[in-house]
Amino acid sequence: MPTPTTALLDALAGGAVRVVDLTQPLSEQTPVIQLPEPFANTPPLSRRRLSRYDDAGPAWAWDVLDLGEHTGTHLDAPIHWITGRDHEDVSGIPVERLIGPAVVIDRTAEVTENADYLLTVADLEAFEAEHGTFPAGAWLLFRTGWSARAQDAEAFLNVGPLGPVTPGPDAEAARWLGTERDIVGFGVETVGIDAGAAGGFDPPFPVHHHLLGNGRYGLTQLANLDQLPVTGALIVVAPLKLVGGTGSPVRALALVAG
Ligand code: 23J
Ligand code: MN
Repeated sequence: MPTPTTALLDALAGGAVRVVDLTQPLSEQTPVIQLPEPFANTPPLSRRRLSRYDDAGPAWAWDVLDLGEHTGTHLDAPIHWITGRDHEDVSGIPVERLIGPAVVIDRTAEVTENADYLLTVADLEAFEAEHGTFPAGAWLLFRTGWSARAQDAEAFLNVGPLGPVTPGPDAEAARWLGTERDIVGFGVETVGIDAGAAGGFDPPFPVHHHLLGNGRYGLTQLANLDQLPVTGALIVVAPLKLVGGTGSPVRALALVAG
């Protein structure tokens, strides 16, 4: 009699279920968000060598990282934002919320035409009319094709004369996602869960404001969303169990049938 886990293991071994890596490579070249003056900015990853099979460690290699919590493919914990300050730090997130259904809304065509495309409540309601209500515990993933730019910091951050030009939800869609549905997280291909122009929205950075303020999570800089079905994939998000952490780089994986 197969158990659910042995059935899954058989499906993985036989190729009926595939693992998709939703994570961008993390290196000194990984782009990080650039906030305007006077705000502090996170540095890119840097590493200091401890040993490389040398006098400092003849049989071993190891390094020390200088790594911002919000670097590369990463999770935003509720305490990252002032509205979420009474919710969880990254170590306090119940593990059950880090595994769940992935639902993919694709606006690649629109974003290719218009890099500052904003997702609206009408978009979300039209999506639900076709694919069903976002299930409780779901991670909603915003597919935009932006990951094609992930290895080119200038194209990825896309800063113009008026600031960053990248897609994201508008303020009302952010409120709706944080309050009208039971999704646990919102994931994007861009550097942050808010649109590039969102510093000028009301409230500023509305996805951070409403999602994190309602105890939900953000997930950024995702890869390979084009390999996911619209519904039916399972996502696994694995942040560091960093005590007091406001976020963490993650390995994000999806299990996909076929
Ligand atoms: C701080 C302020 C604004 C933003 C961010 C951080 C992020 O994108 C982040 O990684 O949370 S938009
Ligand atoms: Mn972040």
